[in-house]
Amino acid sequence: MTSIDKRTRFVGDTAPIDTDWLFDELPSILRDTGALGARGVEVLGLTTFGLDIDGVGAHLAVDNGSLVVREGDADDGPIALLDVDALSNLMQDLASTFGTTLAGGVQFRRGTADEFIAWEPVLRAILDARPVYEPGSIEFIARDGGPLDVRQSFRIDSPREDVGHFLAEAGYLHLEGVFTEAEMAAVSAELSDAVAAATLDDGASWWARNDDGWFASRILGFNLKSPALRELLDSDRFRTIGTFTDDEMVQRTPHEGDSAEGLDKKPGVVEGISDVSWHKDCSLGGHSRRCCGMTVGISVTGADQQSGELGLVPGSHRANVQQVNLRHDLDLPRVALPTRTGDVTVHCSCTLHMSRPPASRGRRVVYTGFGLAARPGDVVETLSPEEIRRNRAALNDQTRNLQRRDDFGVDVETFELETTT
Ligand SMILES: O=C(O)CCC(=O)C(=O)O
Ligand SMILES: [Fe+2]
Ligand SMILES: [Zn+2]
Repeated sequence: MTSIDKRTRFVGDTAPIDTDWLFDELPSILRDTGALGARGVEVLGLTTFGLDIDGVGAHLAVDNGSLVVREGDADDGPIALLDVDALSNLMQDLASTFGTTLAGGVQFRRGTADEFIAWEPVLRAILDARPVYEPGSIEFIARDGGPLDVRQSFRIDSPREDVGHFLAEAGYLHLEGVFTEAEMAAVSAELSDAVAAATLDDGASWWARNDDGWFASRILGFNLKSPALRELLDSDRFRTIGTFTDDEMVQRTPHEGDSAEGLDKKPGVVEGISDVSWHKDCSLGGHSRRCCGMTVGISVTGADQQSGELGLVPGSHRANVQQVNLRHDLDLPRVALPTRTGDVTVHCSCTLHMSRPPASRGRRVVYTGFGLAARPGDVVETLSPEEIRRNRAALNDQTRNLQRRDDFGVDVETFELETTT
């Protein structure tokens, strides 16, 4: 069975918790997973993890080879000020440390956002029994049992088993020539119209600024604005992407709600959200209920180092590492993924990736995707289309706030990638 399904929790299995949980329930969880947590603390070189929940202090610390929870403050390590809802969301993987930070839901009595986020893999180790990644622990194995070359390209009609195996091992795909130049020109013309119609406060776009001023860098719900795109998303060529592994995948519907975004990327961005530094698409939280979905990028124009192509860390979808920014000691490969017009890229929601800032030319890409089908036991909540749009649009301002912080993204890799041109 070839699978990218890594789910360990069910959708809708949460109930609000409060500070009593830290002292009544967490100790028994730590009796099972505290050793995994302690190993993670050692691998990552951490100290203690402090919480101040509306005035109630607690911290995680290693004691005798196991992570334990204690009342009050420790002498070192970050102390995060959270309200009880944020604690509840963090401990049940409804929000990650990064998601909480991005939403402005945490202040620090001591330490930095980077120190808080560095604990994410340890939290998931203790709460989901998922070992923290250790250098050398991920291998890339080909179907014949030999080593797998993590730089490969396929076509939409390549043997399904080969493509699915590569996706499961490496966490990404490069599919060449899925769409024609003419098909991409039609989508591009409709993206031009959508960009021209966008306004700064329409709640339907993300914005960035370069020397020429502010521009709409991303059109939300672009599927609703582009008949040419909808036709391609309805094609057998496109649907094939959901069939490479043995997982049951569900395509984001082209016809209702926001299911595709159109990106218009330009060089020289100095503010706002256009180029995206190293991250997993599950970085805001919810890995244990959703990973791995597949994010699919349609190269409306080609992409290379001059126009800012995608970079990926093969194998990272199998690694419990921090979900934003790369530690310098991460030993997994980093691969640049140049594409031609009409190519398609696929990455798992758990694969670390980034988009290199364009150097001299812009590029255009459409992102959409597939999710894992719900299982018996998943109680799927349905947000209204308006709410989904509002939440997505809010990331525009949240990202600008993050860019103004001086305690995030320090001494880590953000956009570093091999030279390709
Ligand atoms: O700019 C790109 O091509 C990548 C965008 C991305 O990774 C994201 O929006 O999550
Ligand atoms: Fe992404
Ligand atoms: Zn994930």
